[in-house]
Amino acid sequence: MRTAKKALLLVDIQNDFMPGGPLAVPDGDRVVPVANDLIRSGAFDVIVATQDWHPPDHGSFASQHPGRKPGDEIELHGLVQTLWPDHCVQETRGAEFHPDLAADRIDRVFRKGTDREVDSYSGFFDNGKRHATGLGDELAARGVGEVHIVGLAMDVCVRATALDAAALGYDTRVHRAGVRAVNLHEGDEQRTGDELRRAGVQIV
Ligand code: VGL
Ligand code: ZN
Repeated sequence: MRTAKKALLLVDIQNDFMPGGPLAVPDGDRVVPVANDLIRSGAFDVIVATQDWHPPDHGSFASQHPGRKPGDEIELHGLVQTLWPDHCVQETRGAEFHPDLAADRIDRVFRKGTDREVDSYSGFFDNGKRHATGLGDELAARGVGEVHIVGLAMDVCVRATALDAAALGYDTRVHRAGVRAVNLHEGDEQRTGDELRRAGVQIV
């Protein structure tokens, strides 16, 4: 019998999401040792990562919308968009992976959020589901059946990525110790956990 392969998916473990960064996720740096332990565990057939990778004038940046501030919601080319501080600008240090992440063990990196007109929370598709990043094809080509997720932020990009992975039919597990939430609105983390479980994602 063919056994389904296991993938480890590292979501946006980048400097700008770390404490002190412009879009700091509280305790975001705590996911790094958890990710490294999983990377080095030998339990995964494939290790992939996503990298938020915005042009300097990305439409999700509050700085591009005079009179607006981070946290505001606008309509961006037909989609509801939360505005964020400038973050993860292409080729900047803030967009690099955390320096302690064992990034040399990553098989392939999928960059997202490169189109200034549409944001991309999921590692699989942009928020309008118009373009795929190639992550889905990569997992399918490698015969992956189980997707284990760690990274940032639990209630934004981990959430969207896990929901898409489950919808694509992967046995999807989010590692509780390896994620942290932004909690832009109080209770977001709790609500996201409930939503993920309802969608069939296991929180392990
Ligand atoms: C993210 C907000 C904006 C994330 C990315 O990685 O969770 N959050 N861009
Ligand atoms: Zn972003």
